Amino acid sequence: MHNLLNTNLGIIERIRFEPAAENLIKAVLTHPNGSSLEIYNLGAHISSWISAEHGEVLFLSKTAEFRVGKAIRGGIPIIFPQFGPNGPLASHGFARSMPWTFRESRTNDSGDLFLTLRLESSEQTQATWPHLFLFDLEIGLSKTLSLKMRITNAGEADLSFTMALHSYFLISDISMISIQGLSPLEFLDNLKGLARTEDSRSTIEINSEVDRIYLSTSEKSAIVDSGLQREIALRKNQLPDSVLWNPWIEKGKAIKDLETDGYRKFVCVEAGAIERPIQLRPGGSFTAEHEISVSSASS
Ligand code: TA6
Repeated sequence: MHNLLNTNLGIIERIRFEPAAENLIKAVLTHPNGSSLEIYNLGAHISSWISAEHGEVLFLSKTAEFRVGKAIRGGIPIIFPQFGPNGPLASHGFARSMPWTFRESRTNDSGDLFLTLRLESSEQTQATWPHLFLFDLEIGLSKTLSLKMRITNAGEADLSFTMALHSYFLISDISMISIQGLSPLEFLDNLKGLARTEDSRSTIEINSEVDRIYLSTSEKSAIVDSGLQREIALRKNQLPDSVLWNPWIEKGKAIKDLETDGYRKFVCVEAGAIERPIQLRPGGSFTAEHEISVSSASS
């Protein structure tokens, strides 16, 4: 299968497809600027983004599992059509644990690379979510990493869903980072039954379990890592909410596919549409974008 993909979508020295564990397929994108991306067909999951100047940007658990039916622990899981456990589906929905189809590849004069994947409703998805839909995701590698999404209601009935990009960012240590751009906005605290809460601090340091859904946040937020002397800047549109999550020690130990002390090495800052589900009439589409960039940051 990967040979056919290399014939149809491969770009010499830029985009190639490799067989991966459990009959999965991994796309490897290599930009002329020296940066690279790895994307699995499972969940359209970006498992690695290596910036030429700043190294690996995403956390991937050393004990992550790679098989259909299980989300890869780390990278950027695509959460759809249900964020969290409250609803008719398994927590965080099915998109992140199903195989997507590689559809298109392209490059531009700057050597930037783009790969599009699609998840389409099927008997399997309709068994738990009786709707017809198309989810197209274009992943772009330039100086930044971009994700452009289009979700289309392909059925005759209205469609309603919540979603998020559940990004795990690699950090030097949880004690060495601060989060900017979320506080002091209102959030739903998942540690207090989703109670509406505020945190008066303008930037957030993490020294215990945190699981917050910030509501109607601005387009921009950032993770400043004084250990790695870098800043990961996040920009989003049409994704009004931001989730901040770190499981800390006890919850971290309880996550079977999270490596020992893995909680120290990542923070999740997730762009999503959670508080207000997206509603689509028949034939309607929802588009959203998320862009991630990395730069040097003096401590
Ligand atoms: O996005 C935060 C969260 O909803 C947490 O409550 C925690 O459950 C996390 O997602 C991980 O969920 P997962 O199903 O990937 O183990």
